[in-house]
Amino acid sequence: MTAGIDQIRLHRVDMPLVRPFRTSFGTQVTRDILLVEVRTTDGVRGWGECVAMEWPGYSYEYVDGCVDVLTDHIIPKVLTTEARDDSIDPVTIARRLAPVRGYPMAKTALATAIMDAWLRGRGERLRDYLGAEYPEELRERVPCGVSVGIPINLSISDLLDEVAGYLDEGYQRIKLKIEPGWDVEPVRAVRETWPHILLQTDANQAYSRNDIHLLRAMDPFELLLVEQPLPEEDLLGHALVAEAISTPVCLDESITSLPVAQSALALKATSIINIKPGRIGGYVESRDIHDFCREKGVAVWAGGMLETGIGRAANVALAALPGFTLPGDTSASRRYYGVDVTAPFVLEDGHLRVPEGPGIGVAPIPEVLAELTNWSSFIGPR
Ligand code: SMG
Ligand code: MG
Repeated sequence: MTAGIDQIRLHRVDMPLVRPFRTSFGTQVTRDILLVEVRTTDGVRGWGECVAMEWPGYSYEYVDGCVDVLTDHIIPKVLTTEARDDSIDPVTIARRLAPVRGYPMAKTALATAIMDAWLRGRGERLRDYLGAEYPEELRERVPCGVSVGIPINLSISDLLDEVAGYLDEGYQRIKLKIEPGWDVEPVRAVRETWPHILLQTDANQAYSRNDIHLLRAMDPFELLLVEQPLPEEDLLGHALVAEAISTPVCLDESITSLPVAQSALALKATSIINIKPGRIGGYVESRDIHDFCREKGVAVWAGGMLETGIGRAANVALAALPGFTLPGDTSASRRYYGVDVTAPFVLEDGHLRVPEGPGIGVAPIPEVLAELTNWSSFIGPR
């Protein structure tokens, strides 16, 4: 008899950022994070992180909305009497959650916590579970890039100082956040200062089909890619951009499932894919996009959502799969946080190490979690 789910607890944690993070859709100074803790009937705990932001700026999901939909619709699907007697393997859980439409970030947080507990019960690492088909090709360390926000004061010299600091720390690739009015000049300045670094940009949907000339103006800087220039729904617009510029287009927000990834690639709206489990609806679903892209020879890389060590651990396990051929937004804990909820992830020679323990391999440090938590809620059997 396999263990079922006994209890679920939501923890809302307030994490001050080491510096404000400005993107084309707004500025964050603290991260309002929802962690999901699951306890099985035989006492194993699992953890998952919800990557939604405090307000619906990156996507329509936001933390208050995730708390509501988890509490009223998603969590009840796994706490029924029938579910309690059933297996909690990731495929069964995905099937139980499927009737709730949308809300991939909320679902991923719960599904990951359950998967973590299930894997811990089996003594299996997330990396090995996801990569079971190609065990010899899995990595123990993943190469890391860093995402650099728009300076609050729009100062190019402050930007260069920040980039210099990250390069000194060993980051292997720099990603600059851009928007109309903050694009060609900062990109030129960084490229002229460091002619040989791996450099890419991320617009978070800030441009339109009428702005293709602005995007083309960055072609001379030999960027690895430009991420999500247009609104997420506009696959055709991205195909038009991709045709008009020499920099490869990489979709982030648009890629919400394997069929969408397949459509975007078929339409030539993207030639590289940013994989973020919270946006896609889970780690298994993300692995499936990885597998498809790998078979097609399409490069993928691991996105980030300013995760704590909980989400970061899972992302690093995913990024250990062999198709993740570009450095990800899998930065060290200190890129965002003075104090992480888990033992900090530390950059070693431009890499992060995949945790060795079963499941995601890390858990919150109880005293730190208690100190940072501003709200929690317990949901028992229904
Ligand atoms: O975790 O390093 C990270 C964040 C990387 O830039 C990053 N994420 O669109 O790729 C993206 C953004 C989304 C979050 S912005 C608040
Ligand atoms: Mg992005």
